[in-house]
Amino acid sequence: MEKIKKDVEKIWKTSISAIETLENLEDIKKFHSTNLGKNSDLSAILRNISKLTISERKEIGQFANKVKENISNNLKQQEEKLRQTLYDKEDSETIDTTISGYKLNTGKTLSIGSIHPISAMIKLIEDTFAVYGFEIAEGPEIETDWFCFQALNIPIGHPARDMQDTFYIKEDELLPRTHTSSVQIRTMQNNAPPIRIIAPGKVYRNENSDSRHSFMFHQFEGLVIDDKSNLKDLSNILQGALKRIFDNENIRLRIRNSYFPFTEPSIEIDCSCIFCDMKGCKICSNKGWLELLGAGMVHPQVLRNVNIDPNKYQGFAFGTGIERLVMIKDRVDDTRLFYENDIRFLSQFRNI
Ligand code: FA5
Repeated sequence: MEKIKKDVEKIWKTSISAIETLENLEDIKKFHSTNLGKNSDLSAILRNISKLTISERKEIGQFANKVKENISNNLKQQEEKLRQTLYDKEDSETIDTTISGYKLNTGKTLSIGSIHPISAMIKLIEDTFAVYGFEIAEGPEIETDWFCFQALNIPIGHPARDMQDTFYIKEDELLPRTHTSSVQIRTMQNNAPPIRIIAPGKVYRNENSDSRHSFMFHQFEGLVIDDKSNLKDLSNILQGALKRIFDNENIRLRIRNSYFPFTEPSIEIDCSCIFCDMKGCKICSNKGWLELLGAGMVHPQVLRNVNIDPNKYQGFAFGTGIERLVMIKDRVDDTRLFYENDIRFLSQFRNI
């Protein structure tokens, strides 16, 4: 009896010190099966106690079970410790996918790109107008004459077509859209009021390029149709949004009368020329102001064209050149720079 007890104690002692040296989960598993399983020394001892008296068997049995339980608890603790070390290691080894790689066989790091300034501005515009509850709408870049002009109250032969000379694709039927205002029509045709959308995208015009003009550029359209929105709401939203977009106290805005066949009344918003501090320069054509956007209350005829009752609904629309916004926000004095893909220009916009 005493010998058996000593054997169990020996197993206990050696097991506890062995557990501390286990280094991985595989070892834990192995240890469990060799030292606590059916074929373990401990189980063998318990199987061979038949020669002892009942009370001795009981005493040794209880002792051996206690030892087994203690070894098992120690093993669990060690397993827990190893798992924690593994987790900590994983945490400290998190891979940073933003670190640039290396150019093959040179040891030089690859240069990290940046988001194109026009794309960054589109994102800023979308985030800004989301604050005012605007959703994003899309329309095709190749349009029919109806969506680009006629539905917007610009019939064939109307002089306002001259303001947006275009490239026709097929016998005066299809054309690259000259403005994003075509998305107004598509949105109103497919959705009942209330409507509150912005629609950014590319537009095309038959124009000579200069520092402020390009034959392809980006616009974003805004449209609100409900039963009460008015010119004051238009002015508040646009001034608030432009303030957030420019984030520059020194930029002044002015609203003036204008004319668009699809809005009545129509306005335009200009901003103070940041290139010359309003003294007059080549970029602002010596005016001290730069034209930013056109806007106005949606013309009742446009509402009728998309089967919206102008006696029940009203609203406003606006459209601005996205290049123009970047030029002013980031002091870019020539719009052509956006399309030359010159890395020296683009790398100045490290916006990621
Ligand atoms: C329009 O395109 C109207 N669709 C805007 C509008 C929408 C008015 C809704 C009323 C209601 P406009 O042709 O003025 O208007 O162009 C709007 C803006 O686009 C201009 O203020 C300017 O910022 C920009 N823009 C116009 N032409 C060019 C160009 N060739 N290159 C770069 N930006 C341009």
